[in-house]
Amino acid sequence: MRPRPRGVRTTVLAAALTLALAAPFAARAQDPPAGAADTGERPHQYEVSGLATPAARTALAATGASVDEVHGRTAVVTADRRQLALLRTLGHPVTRLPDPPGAAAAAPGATGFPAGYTKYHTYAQAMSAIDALVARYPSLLTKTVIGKSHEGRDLIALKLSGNAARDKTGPEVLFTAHQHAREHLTVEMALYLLTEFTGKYGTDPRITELLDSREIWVIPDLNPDGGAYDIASGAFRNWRKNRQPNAGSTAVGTDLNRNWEYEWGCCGGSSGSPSGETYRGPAAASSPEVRAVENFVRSRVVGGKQQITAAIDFHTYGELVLWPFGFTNDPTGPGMTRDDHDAFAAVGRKMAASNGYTPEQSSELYLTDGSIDDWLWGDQKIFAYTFEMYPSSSGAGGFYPKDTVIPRETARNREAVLQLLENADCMYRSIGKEGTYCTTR
Ligand code: 7B0
Ligand code: ZN
Repeated sequence: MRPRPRGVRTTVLAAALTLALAAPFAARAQDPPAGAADTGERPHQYEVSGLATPAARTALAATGASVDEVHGRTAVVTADRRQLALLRTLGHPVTRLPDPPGAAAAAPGATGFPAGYTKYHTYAQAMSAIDALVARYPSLLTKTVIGKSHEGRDLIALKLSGNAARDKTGPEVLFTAHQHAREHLTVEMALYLLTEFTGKYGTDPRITELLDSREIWVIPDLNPDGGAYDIASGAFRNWRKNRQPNAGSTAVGTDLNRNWEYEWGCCGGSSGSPSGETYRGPAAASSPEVRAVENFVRSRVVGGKQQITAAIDFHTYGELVLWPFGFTNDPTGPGMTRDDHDAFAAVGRKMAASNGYTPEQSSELYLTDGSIDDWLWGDQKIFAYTFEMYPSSSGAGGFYPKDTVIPRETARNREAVLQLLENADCMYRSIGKEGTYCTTR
C-alpha cells in the first residue's frame, strides 16, 4: 500500500471529534444496548490502526466486517456490534467514526435521497432517465432486461453501439455498477457514461470512432434492492449487501461481490456467516443478481469466443484501480500468466495515471474471494478491473459524498474509460506483445 500523508488521518480524527462534540444526535448514535439484535442495527464505521500487512487486514475482514479504506497501517471498517466485539479481540486500537451526514435528518418512509443528496438517482429515477435516453437515441442505445432482483426489480443492461455501416469486428466492453448498496456514486458513474456516449456520438471524434468499432455494455445497477433499502428510512443505513433473506438466520443479505462463481469462498476472503458484511451466500451465484449477470456475460460467447474483452466494475471508495486476482497474493499462477499480469498492470497503471487513483493488484488491499473481477478473468478471460471511486477517505464523505461532487467525480474517469476501450481490441499491445497474442483479430 502507498502510505498517505499523516495529515489526512489527523483531519479525519479532528472531524470525528468536532462532529461528536457539536452534533446533538451523536449522543443517540452510540452503540445500541447490549442484547440488541445485531441484524436490524445500523452498522458504523471504525478506524483500526496498527495494521502492517494485507494479512492483518484480511484478519479484520474475517470478523465479518467490511474493510472500506486502507491508508498505510490504518484501515476503516464497517462493523455491527458483534463484529466490533471480535475486532476488539484482535488487539488493535479501534476508534468510532461519525455516521454519514444524511443520518442526522431522519425522515421515515422516505423513498428519495436526503437533503444534500437529491441529485443522486433513486432506482426509479435512474430507470426513467435511462428510458428517456433510449427514446432519444434509439439507434445508439438499447435496453435489455437481463433478470430480476430478489425483490423483483428489473436488472437491465444497456448496449451502446454506433450506427455506422462499417462492420463491427471490434470487441465488446462491459461496465457494471452498484454491487454494494451504499455505493450510490457508482450509479451516477454509469449514468454519466450513457449520457456522455449518446450525447457526443457524431460530434466527438474519439467517442464516434469507439462506438463505431466496439460495443459497450453498461449494467447500471446490480443491487437495486439494497440501494432502495439504504435510503428508505430517510437516513442512510450504511447497507452493503443485497436484500435476500437467509435460511435459519434473521440476518438479511448476501455480499454480491463475494458470490461469483470462481474460487467461491476459497481463501478466507469472505464471510461464511449470514450476519457478516461480506457474507458469500449459501452457494456460488446463489443471488439472483449475480446469476443474471453471469448468464448475461456467458451469453456474449459467440462461436465459442467471449466477445467481451475488458471490463470495469465501479465501487466506492478509496480512489483505486484494482486488478485480479483478489483470492491470492500471487501475481501469477494458474489462470494468470506473467504476460496477463503485465498487461493488466500496464493498462491499469495508465488508467490510474489519468484519474489520479492508486493502481495495484486487488489482494494488496486484503483478500477477496468470489468477487466479480476474479470471475470475469478466471472464468471468462475478460480483463476486468475494479475501480474504487471518490473519495479517498471517510473524512471526505466515505460512502456518502454530497451530490455536488457527482459531475467532477464521474467525469474524472472519462479518460480511463476511453483508454480501456481503446486498449480492448488487444490488451497485450500495452506490453508490446500484440504480435504474440493478437494476430487473429
Ligand atoms: C470489495 O469497499 C473489491 C476487489 C475485488 N477483487 C473491493 C471491494 O468488494 O471488498 N471494496 S469495497 O467493498 N467497495
Ligand atoms: Zn463496493
